[in-house]
Amino acid sequence: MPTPTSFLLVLGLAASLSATAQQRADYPIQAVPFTKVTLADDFWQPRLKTNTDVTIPASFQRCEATNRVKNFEMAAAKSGKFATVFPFDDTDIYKTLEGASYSLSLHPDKNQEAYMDALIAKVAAAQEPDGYLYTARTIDPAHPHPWAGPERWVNEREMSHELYNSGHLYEAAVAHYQATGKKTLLNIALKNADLVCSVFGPGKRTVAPGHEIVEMGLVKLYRVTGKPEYLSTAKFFIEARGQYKGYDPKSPDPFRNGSYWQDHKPVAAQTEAVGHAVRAEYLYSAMADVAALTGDKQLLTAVDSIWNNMASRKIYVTGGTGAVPGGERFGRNYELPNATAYNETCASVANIYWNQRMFQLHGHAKYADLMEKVLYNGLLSGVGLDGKSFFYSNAMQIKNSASFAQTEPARAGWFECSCCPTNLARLFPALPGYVYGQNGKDIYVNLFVSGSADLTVQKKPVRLTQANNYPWNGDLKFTIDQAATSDFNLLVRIPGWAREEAIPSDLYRFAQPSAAKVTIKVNGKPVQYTLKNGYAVLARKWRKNDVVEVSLPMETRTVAAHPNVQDNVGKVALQRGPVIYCAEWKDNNGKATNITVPNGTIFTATFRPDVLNGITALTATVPVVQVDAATNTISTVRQTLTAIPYYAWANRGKGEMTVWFPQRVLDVDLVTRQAAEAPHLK
Ligand code: FUB
Ligand code: ZN
Repeated sequence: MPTPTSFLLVLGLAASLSATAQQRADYPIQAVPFTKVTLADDFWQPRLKTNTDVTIPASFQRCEATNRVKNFEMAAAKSGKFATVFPFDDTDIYKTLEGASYSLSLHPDKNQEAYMDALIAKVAAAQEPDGYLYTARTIDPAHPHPWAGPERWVNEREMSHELYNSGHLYEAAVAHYQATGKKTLLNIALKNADLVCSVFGPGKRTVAPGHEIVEMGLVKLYRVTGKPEYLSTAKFFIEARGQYKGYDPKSPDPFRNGSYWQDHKPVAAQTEAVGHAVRAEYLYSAMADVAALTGDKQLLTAVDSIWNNMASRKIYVTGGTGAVPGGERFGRNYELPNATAYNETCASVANIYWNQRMFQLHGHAKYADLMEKVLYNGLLSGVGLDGKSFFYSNAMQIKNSASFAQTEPARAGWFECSCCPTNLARLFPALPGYVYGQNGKDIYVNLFVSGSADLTVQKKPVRLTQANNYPWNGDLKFTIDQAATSDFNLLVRIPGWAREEAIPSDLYRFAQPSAAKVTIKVNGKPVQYTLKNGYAVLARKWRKNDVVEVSLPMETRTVAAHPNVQDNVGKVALQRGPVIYCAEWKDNNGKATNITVPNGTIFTATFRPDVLNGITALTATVPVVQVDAATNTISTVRQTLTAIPYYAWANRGKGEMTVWFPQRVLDVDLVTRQAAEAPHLK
């Protein structure tokens, strides 16, 4: 497989690099690429295998069955009628190609590769001679999709998604090139990017892209080719925000004041996470990229402030973001209602990208803490155990049929707007690339995933192996395997949850303190360590087969929300390690929203290999409200509460679910019952 450097030479671009690009600034911490990390993990490996064996083939098959592929065929033939609903439906093919590429590098599969080659040929055939690629117009330019506008780019600021399609194309192309060494998709992407850079820029056309991601995609192309225009155009798009004069900045309507598109102010002046959550988090990821690559301090300050706002005011305890269904957007500060929580799965994908970049900028464990929270909870709930059913929105609470209309009670195989399934298809196989980071002699361990990483430290190969049973068990074992003695610093993240920090802000806190401590041993002997930015720093001359054991206290904890989160006043959530729990109807006599968890409740954690593909379940005896309609009485009885990991809910049929539990009975809701559930009242 060619390295990016050899590819530069292949393209003959090296000579055109400016001195600045050659000595370019970058993230101080580099991710250890997914190609250098091999997983052997009981939790993630089966999930990645399901993604490879089920999710990706199902996505390709659904792209075929729903005419997404046909759109490309018709664009190549310049005849027919756009055969799907949204102008961004092309991206489901790009995202699946991206996931399949990552997956190929882990599990070579000749048949899959041949199918991808044929699909890429269809994409190439649909590209116009100057590089434009957008089937919603090319099929019949005289009658483009209504969102596309009569001419290229004229509706880009709002809904055409022309640059969004390009961004996903670029991301897929880079993954495909890195995984296979082939340039077929990359060449399509570069031709399109050259067109984009020739159309947009200072003195040319200006737009704040209507749905961000082209900025991240351009940065990836810049990394692969070194071509400065890709980076400068990404920066140009970011800086184009807040320049449009047609909004009413005072309007409370986010669609009229520009905040839905993060276009209400120049990004350097933005301090809050606002608007459509997926758009926003792709923008914030790109801001981090461009800040790292250009050293732009204003961008850095802005993205830091926005991250602080998100982490301290606008994220659910599961890591879900984008609370408000109307506009799929961030709400006001502390607006985190349970009954209507939206939490689009794509927003969780985007939040992982964003936190990874923030970690690479700052080397602080709080970003990896959030990444872990999203990964094991609000993101993972997006896919069913079958690998082919998905949540678009991720509910926090399902209460009888009344709320079924507001939040999704069950996963579906595909959606008319099917952004989430294909976003998951590309995120999971890239997971090995999120486990480690490196800055010279500093090796960061962010995720506790068994397997090995092949690193190069001071020009010497180092293999680091993790063996653990995470997230169920907090005992972590790392083995250092290398030929010669080598001094480097192993920085093991000590998760916030093991340091009395439910989240790196005051948005959530553990309701009761714990005295349990983290311990670390090297070759069986306890060691003292310094904690720096949330990492235990283990600095020494390592020898072959040195073993580091880190023991994280895996206790069941109750979590309380900031009192400004109105919906959670007097309630607690349950957390064990990184995993947030919920109660589901199936384990709790058909209901979940009648359960209380008083102070002092004692939980038992039991690994259940037979349940939901193997989970640690929590049980406790708690007061549960019971209604006897026949005698018109209400009582509180003691019952066993069984809680399961939130990610695993809705795999056994539809019914009640809750993440937050009242500690005491303060009210009994008699008004939201549905007649269908109270037949005696009919
Ligand atoms: O607009 C493209 C995608 O469709 C967005 O990212 C999702 O939120 C959905 O609206
Ligand atoms: Zn989505």
